[in-house]
Amino acid sequence: MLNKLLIANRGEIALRILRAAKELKIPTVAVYSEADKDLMHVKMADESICIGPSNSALSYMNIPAIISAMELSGADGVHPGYGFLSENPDFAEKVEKSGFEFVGPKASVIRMMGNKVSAKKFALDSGLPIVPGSDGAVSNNPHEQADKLGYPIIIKAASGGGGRGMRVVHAKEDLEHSIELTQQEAGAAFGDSTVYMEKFLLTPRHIEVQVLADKHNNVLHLGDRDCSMQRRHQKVIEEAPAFGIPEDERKDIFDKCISACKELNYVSAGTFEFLYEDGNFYFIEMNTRIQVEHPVTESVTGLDLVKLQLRIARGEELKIKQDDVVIQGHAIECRINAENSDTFMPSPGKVIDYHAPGGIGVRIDSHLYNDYVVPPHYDSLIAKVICRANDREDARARLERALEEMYVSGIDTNLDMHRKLIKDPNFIEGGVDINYLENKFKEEKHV
Ligand code: MV4
Repeated sequence: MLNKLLIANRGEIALRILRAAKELKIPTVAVYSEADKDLMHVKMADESICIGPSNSALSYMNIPAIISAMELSGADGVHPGYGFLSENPDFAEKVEKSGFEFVGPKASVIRMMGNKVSAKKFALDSGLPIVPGSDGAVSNNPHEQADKLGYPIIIKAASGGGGRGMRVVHAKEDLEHSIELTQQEAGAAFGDSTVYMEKFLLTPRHIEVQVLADKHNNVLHLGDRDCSMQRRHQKVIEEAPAFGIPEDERKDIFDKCISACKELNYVSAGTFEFLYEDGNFYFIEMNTRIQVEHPVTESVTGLDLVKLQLRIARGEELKIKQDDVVIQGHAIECRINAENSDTFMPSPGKVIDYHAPGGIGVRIDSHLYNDYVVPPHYDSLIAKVICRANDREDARARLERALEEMYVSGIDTNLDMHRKLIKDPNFIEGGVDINYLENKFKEEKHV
């Protein structure tokens, strides 16, 4: 299995997957849209196939086109990366039924985690702490549930996730109307109007736990990450390990994540997402894909997560045990986007000069090169700058230095924003909550 790997993605993650496959001597097939023929991994892959127009619904999300590309090229496995089809259970199922290997967990697991009501029910049953809430869809008598929880509450779409299909309710008189609105939006957006409710946490941090499991019942946790620095559900800076959380609390949640994986028969890399407030973890979602921020975990564990995903997909048993996983030092990642620094709107176009920083402890995951044209059709992430050092402050200082060194001309980027943020006293102190960045931007606008 995995004699030839199709990479069903683009940009930096497609290149990341290609590099891992090359190290394992697995031949690669790149698929690309009409807007993406000049992508670095398309040139580097053993074979490349155009699967459709720039519109990702007709190319990167086009299940029949990707299955056809697998058949045409003789690929027997597919790595979906993140976004696009990575958490689409119908795609994973189609891949399984075609006799190919999907690099990820079983389609049934993806489907279960895709429904946030069933994911939460699973989490509860397997002993993970969850946010107090409706334990299932909202009932016909939502006031009883909401009054018991106490306001504010949050209404979430069962088929939502990642911040889509949510509404906060601050007062009893808004409850029924808010439920109806969220149901309508969810029905239109996801074809499923089921909603549930939770107590709304006001100032949580976003902490996630990385897990890795093979097909032989071996499950490891690879520690935690803090992804609280975000704007409109787009993460901006991530770090590993999560800062300032007591060891006993961390060990407890890691153990619970491992038990949950065993119960699920989970396979491949996965992430348990939690809100963390006042010393308590609350499960919110599980991501069944490799995540954008996986390099910070790689930097502090020394493990190659994508390579391990491929080995696991091939059926190999993990060679390392939990005791072999040692978190060493601290790593921080900045997401560099091609975007307007005032409006945050995407800023596609031709890169004139690109200079990547280097030196000790610096990792750049990027598909950029001089004269590359960033297309307007996709996510604006152009580079991830990851720095590791022996402690958090040294990693931060190294990142400050690396960001100074980095140079991109021809397109607008958020590099200057990162150069400021990395020196922010509250970031330096560590442990900001999920509201921090948006509040900071709001304050800056008013002065
Ligand atoms: C919450 C919450 C507060 N209380 N649930 C947003 C994305 C989705 N994964 C869940 N989200 C939230 N759920 C309760 N009960 C606040 C958020 C939230 C958030 C969570 C993680 C990272 C960034 C966020 C930004 C805004 C809101």
